[in-house]
Amino acid sequence: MYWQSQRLPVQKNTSGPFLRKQILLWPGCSRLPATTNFSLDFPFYGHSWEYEEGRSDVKEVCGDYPAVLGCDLGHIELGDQKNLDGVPFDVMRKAITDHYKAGGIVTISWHARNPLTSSNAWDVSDNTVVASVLEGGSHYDLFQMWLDKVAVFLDSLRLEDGTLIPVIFRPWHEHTGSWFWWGRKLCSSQEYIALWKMTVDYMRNRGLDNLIIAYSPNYGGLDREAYMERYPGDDYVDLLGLDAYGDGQEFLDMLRNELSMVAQLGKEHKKAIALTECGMGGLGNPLWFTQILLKATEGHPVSYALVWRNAPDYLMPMHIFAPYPGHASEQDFVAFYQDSRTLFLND
Ligand code: BMA
Repeated sequence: MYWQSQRLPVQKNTSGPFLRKQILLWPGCSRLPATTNFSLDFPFYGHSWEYEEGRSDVKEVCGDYPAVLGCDLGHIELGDQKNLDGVPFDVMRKAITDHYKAGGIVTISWHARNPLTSSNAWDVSDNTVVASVLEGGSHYDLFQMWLDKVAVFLDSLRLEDGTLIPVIFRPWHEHTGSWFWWGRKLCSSQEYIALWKMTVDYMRNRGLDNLIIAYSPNYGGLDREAYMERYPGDDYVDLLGLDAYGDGQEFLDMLRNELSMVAQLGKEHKKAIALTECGMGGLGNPLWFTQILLKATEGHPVSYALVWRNAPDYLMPMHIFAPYPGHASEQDFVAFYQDSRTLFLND
């Protein structure tokens, strides 16, 4: 229902509902799914389980699956069989296909390792990494191989008849912060934009016309200028996003302001907008979904909201962003689910 065209049409209903799946509005469809990322990885594991067919913490709380499935390709560049969170890529491929066939939306990020130091994406010890992977750089050839591995996976996301499955591809996220090797203090605007264009061009040159490209600066003190500082251009972006984690009145006020700025930019650039990542780490506020997330998005044409993953507690204690049975936010999440502004997979 959502993917008739590979380019995202402009949102028609600017005050429309928020998707229950991860959340929200789509062109041609008045409501879009809101999901929780667990969505990042929601079908793979939850607070107390891993790899049990059909399970999902969200489903066990509200009776439906998130509409948006988020996956991450970190470690695909190494040729590994599993991603950085232990999800086998063949399991991921099947979940993406099943989710799309069930009418859901898929978004893919890539916490690529640091190609220069061989450490992880969060290694910010060297500010020449981006320069090193650009044309003429010492790690250009290696990085082309990394891009090839991503392209091969994206190209494998197909229906039985060979049709490519549309996915929201969200490279080089949160670049307004400086915690990834592609972050603000780690490269110049020119280098960041060159990295972005090289990545998108690579995928397009491989015939991947199924990608909706999402730009997702991190929230916090962003004005128009800061948001757009490293914007690679309308030809290289389909969706304007924002990643925002937090709780409380101050967070809510600032997020509303920034979403309103992104909504305005979306209108001007004719792009859909989304909360490409969001959540409250640990979910300590049992009313977070109705009092923060719903309120933050109210009145803004947010096409979806993706909350991060519920890691198994025995692996990462309280690394949760969505409720699970027995969690204090259960009741609030059911109210969020029932709210007419949200959509889940079966809506
Ligand atoms: C982070 C955490 C990490 C994880 C990464 C990629 O925010 O959840 O544990 O490896 O995202 O999913």
